[in-house]
This record gives sequence, structure tokens and C-alpha cells, in this order.
Amino acid sequence: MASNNGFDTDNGNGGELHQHVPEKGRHDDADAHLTTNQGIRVSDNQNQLKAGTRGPVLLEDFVLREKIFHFDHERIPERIVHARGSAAHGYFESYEDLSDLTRADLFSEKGKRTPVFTRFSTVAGGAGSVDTPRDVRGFAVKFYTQAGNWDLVGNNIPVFFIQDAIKFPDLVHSVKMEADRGYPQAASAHDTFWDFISLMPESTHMIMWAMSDRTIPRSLRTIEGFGVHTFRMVNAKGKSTFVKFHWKPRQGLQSTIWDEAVKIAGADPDFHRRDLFEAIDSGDFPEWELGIQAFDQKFADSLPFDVLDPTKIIPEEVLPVRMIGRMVLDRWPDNFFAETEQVAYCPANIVPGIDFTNDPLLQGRLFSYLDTQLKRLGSTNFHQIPVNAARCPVINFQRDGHMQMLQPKGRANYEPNSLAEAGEAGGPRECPMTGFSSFPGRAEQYEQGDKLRIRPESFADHYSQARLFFRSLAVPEQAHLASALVFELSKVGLAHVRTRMLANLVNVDPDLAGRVGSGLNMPVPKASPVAAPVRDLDPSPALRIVDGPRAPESIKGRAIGILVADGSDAGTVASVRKLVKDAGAKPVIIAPRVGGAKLSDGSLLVADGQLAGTPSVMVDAVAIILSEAGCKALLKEAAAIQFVMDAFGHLKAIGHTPEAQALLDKAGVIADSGVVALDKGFVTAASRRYWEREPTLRMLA
Ligand code: HDE
Repeated sequence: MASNNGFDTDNGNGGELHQHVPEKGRHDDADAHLTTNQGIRVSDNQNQLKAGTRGPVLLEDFVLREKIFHFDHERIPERIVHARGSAAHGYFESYEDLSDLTRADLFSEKGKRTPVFTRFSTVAGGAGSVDTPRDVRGFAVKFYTQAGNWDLVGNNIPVFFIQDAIKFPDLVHSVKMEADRGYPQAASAHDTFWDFISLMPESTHMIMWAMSDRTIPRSLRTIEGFGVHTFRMVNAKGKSTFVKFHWKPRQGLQSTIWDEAVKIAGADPDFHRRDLFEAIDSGDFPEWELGIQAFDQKFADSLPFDVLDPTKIIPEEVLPVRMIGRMVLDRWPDNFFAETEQVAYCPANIVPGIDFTNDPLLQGRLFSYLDTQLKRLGSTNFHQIPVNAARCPVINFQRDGHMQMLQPKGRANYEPNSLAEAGEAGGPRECPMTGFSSFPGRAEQYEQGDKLRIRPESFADHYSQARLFFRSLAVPEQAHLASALVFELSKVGLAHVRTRMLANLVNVDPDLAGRVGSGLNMPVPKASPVAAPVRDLDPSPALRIVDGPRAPESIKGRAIGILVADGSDAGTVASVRKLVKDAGAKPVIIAPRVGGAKLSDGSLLVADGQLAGTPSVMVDAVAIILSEAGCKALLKEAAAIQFVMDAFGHLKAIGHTPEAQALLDKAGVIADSGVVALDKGFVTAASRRYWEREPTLRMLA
């Protein structure tokens, strides 16, 4: 079907988009000619036009001027938050016909596929910052539905720092690098962030999540995603149901250990981007299930908090998540800038069948994203950029503007018009039946009143769910959370801020406050005043990573480091590689020299990584396959000792040949159930971390 937006689309699901942009592949053509942007063939791309061999450059060199002019303007403003991100294409597949809940076309039948573009991001750091700071991860999905684009712009944490959009600039200013000194980059561990947080009790629940292992994920493939706000689904009869959206990773929920995350930042600043790229490139497509918690007003009224308050969750044990589809990411973008950088998500992009609620944070976001795109992309026509363009007909009377790519025909650029009566094209008309119409709301939600700047009483409980979160975690996770608070607050130079934060923590859990106080070597003050009594809620095991319902069950999708050196037994190497591959994991050969190691049978095994540049933090478990001589040589190599020491310290499984024992001893490895022989048992051992090892290795708070 041709539309008047300049794109040719078909009306099939996920129709191909053909836009008037240079054809893909043109640049790959071996006999293609280099041209200027005006299409003039370039005869020399090595030398400027000069007056004489050693003379001055001539102003008339339009080839040079155009090239440098374009280069000078290659950068666009990076996102003020979520600047660092990685994205991929894929599809969403609906599990069932959900028309009882929503008229959104993507949920209209079982098996229906809708193309998506999904971008993951950190929040605080700039576009060039590292992938593994302690930070919330953005999880933004653009569904190119047949009824227009729906953007579900969420995070990997189901709550947020603030309840009202008016505080967002303050929050972001406080966490970004400090205004006078310009540091730290991509880190919340500094004065201004904790100063702000300690003055904002409503942030406490989010802080529990932010200090938990959720913010140091192992991979973007192993994070959950949440829509955060309460949304609505609206069916064809106009009936509204409240929904909370969840993404659950098929790869299981997995995190790193803080010391590991810090070391990864140095070893591979692009750790998450590379991991996502390599998974897709190797055909191991990352997958998430989309789930909803659906409920009505009566259920909302029965909860001990307000569903419009974005600092609250509905525990899965109270209202189970119903899985309604799955998302598979199966294609890396062709061009990072054109797609990942220029993609413009907006929570206001919704389709018939989905609607907003009055959540005051969501309402502020509805304004912000469109506004920011104008700054970033420079034109109101950013929706025409291929990655942003809807894959259904886009027809309206909007015209002109910077970088207009379309050439609408005829005079009809206003409505109503009667041009059709004169035989001219009159343009599109509104569609009262099939068009988007806002849910009218019910009196109790849209209560009319005086104009007020006020927080509702129902938003006043800032601590009960923070307590719920902390008390729901597994014991090692609680220790990590307490230690993360000690680490962060130890970087805070303002003693009164630390004290104020401790006073807030007493409300969460006196034991937690005591542990953090002791880690700081500071007395725990009296609890800070609370606006509403703190309640003890039933723990929610679904909040755990360790031993939680979404812990990974096997080594599928994991990276297993295999350390070899000259003389390593060829048979053992082959059998371990096979075991790992057969289990759906990725073997990574690591050797002292990248050109490879000469194995026992004389063959040369080329390495995937050189030992000094591929520390064990890059993999999930290690197999140390060394001969006696190979081991002896590595006893003098700090990178080898550190490799084993870190694998042990990061609680990973270590499989080894008996000849490698001396290296394990030098690295301080004490045999436990995670230190195993290299038989089949290694694959089982490599599917988990050995939390029980941790208290013997690290003084946690
Ligand atoms: Fe965002 N947020 N945000 N945010 N946000 C942006 O939009 C904003 C909030 C989220 O991969 C910006 O295009 C306000 C919550 C993600 O491109 C900006 C408020 C959640 C992304 C913006 C919030 C998010 C953004 C910056 C408080 C989770 C990255 C660049 C009212 C539910 C999307 C841009 C991508 C990006 C504003 C709060 C998620 C400035 C004003 C809550 C995943 O418009």
C-alpha cells in the first residue's frame, strides 16, 4: 500500500519500509564510485587542492570543504540521561488473543508478530562511559504495531526515585558529575547524590534496589524490565483494566559482584554491548517474556498504597504476573548512529487499547520525551528517520519543518476541506471508531478540585516497601546491599549527609542501619521522622536474584574461560570445549599469547583472548587446563595468578587438571564444592556461583 508520507508500506504485519534514502548495500559495492553529497564523482580522496605542490589550499576545493563541513557536524547532543546504550531489532510474539483486556492490535491473536527495536542503557554516564557502573538500566521497547508505534520506555527496576516529575531535574543534577569539578562520571557514590537522596525519603525504596545486585547486571540479557507506572489496557467496549508491565529474561536473572564489575570496567568498557552483539551474532538470540499484572479499581483500593505512586510495587505473590508474549532480539542494527543513537522513544507513544493513568511521574514524562527529541535530533520531522518511522500508513496535514523528507502532493494541507468536490485529493479524515480515544476516566480518579501543588496522603508511606525489599533478599544479597551502602557513603565527604542517610535506614531496618553504621564506623542515629507508620509486609521471594524463581538453571548462554598454555592436554581441551558447547555455552580459549598454545599433540590452539587482556572477570566460570610444565611457567605470571584468584574471589566454578594445582594453591584457592575436576560435573558446577564461599573471602557489611 502506498501512503502519502513518502514511504511505501505494505499492510502486512511488519511490512518492509522503503524510504528515499541511499539504498542499503550501495557502499558495499566493490565497483561503486566515491562521490560528493551532490553526486559528483571524486577523483582524489587523498590530497587537497593546492596552488602548486607546496602551495596554499584553495577555497574552491568543494570536495574538501564538504567533507570537513559534514564531519564537523557529525555529533548530535547525547541524551541528558540514558546516553550510553545498546540496541537491537527483533520481534514480539503474542501468546494469546487478549481482546477481553485490550484492543491493541499486537495482542489480537495468538502467534501474532510485531517488529520491535529495543534499547538498553545506563542512566548517569555519558555516551562514552563504561557499561558496568552501579546504575539503573533503561529498557526501552518500540513496538512497530499496525496501529502505530507503541513505546514501552521502562527500567530494570520496577520503582523510581521520585514521585513527582518536578523533582526529575534535581535528581539528575545530583547524580551526574558535580557541577564545579566535573566528576565523578557514571557514579552515584558522591556528595551531591547522597545529599539529595538523604533529603528525599520517597527515594528510599528505589535506593534499596539501586544498592542491590540488580544494578550490576552480568549482561543486558539477564535483566528484568518494568514499565514502572500503572498503565491501562482498554478493550473494544471501552472497559479499562489497570496493568503493570514486566519483562522476564529467559536467560535468568544474573548479576556480577561489585569487585568484578569494577574490574570489568577496566578490562572491557563495552562489556555489555559486546555481549549483546556477540549473542545475536552467534544466533543465541536473547529473549524475554512480557507479563502483566492486571487489576481493577477494587483491587487497587484494597492495596495498602496508591497504584499511582511510582515508588511502589505490587508483589508478585500478591498479584501473579500473567505472561502474554515473548520478545526475541535477533538483529543487530546496521548502523549505530542511524539507529541506536537516533531512536527516539516517548512514553506518550501509545496505541488504541493502551492508556495512561494519572501517575504524576508518568504525566511529566509524557511532555519531556518529545521535547528532548527536538533538541537532540534538531527537527520536528524526527519521526521520519527510518528507525522512528511507523510501519503503518502515516497520513496527516502536518507539513514542512527542518529536514522535511517527504513531498506531499496537492493543495490539501488543511482540514476540513471540500477539494474532493472539485476532483482534487482531499486528504485523510478522522476516524471516530478506530482512532485513538482517551479513556474518559471515572469520577474518583479524575476528581476535580482546586488547583493545588500537593502530594496526596496516599503517597506518604516511604519505608514499608523499602523494608519489604530488603527483607525479601537472600542473605548474600542483603550483605551486598549493606556493603554497597557502605561503599557509596564512604565516598561521601559530608559527614552530616551520612548521618542523615543512616537515620533514614533505621526506618527501613535497624539491622541494616547497624551494619552500615558499623561499616562506616559511625554511630547509628535515631530514626528520621516518618510521614506514615512503617508496616511489616509479607516478604516477596520473587524479588531475589540468588535462589529466586528466576535464577538460571544451566550454563546456557554463559561464557566459560578455558585457560591453556604450551603443553596443555589436547584431549582434555577438546572434551571440555565439547561439553561447554553441547550445554549451549560459549567456550573462550585464553592463552599467554594470542597466536595460541602448542598442545600436547603438537597442534596449535589459537586463543580467543590473551591472558593479560582477558581476565577471568570476562567469563562466568573457568577451566584451567595446564601441564606440569605449563603450570610451572604460569606461576611466574601475575596475570595467571590473578586470573585464578579472581575466579575464586568472584565465587565462580573452577575446573582444573591435577597438574594445575600449584597455580590454584598460589592463588589461595581453598577446595570447595565449586572447585571440581574437568568431567561432566564441571558443566553443572559452572551453572552457579558459590555464595557460601563469600564470607571466607570478603568482609561484607
Ligand atoms: Fe526517562 N528520560 N525521564 N525515565 N528515560 C529520557 O528522553 C524523564 C523515567 C527512560 O533508550 C530522556 O530520549 C523525565 C522513568 C529510559 O532512548 C528524557 C522523567 C523511567 C530512557 C527523559 C523520567 C525512565 C529515558 C532523555 C521523570 C522508567 C532512555 C533522552 C518524570 C520507567 C530511552 C530521551 C532511550 C530517557 C525524561 C523518568 C526511563 C530527558 C522528565 C520513571 C529507558 O526525555
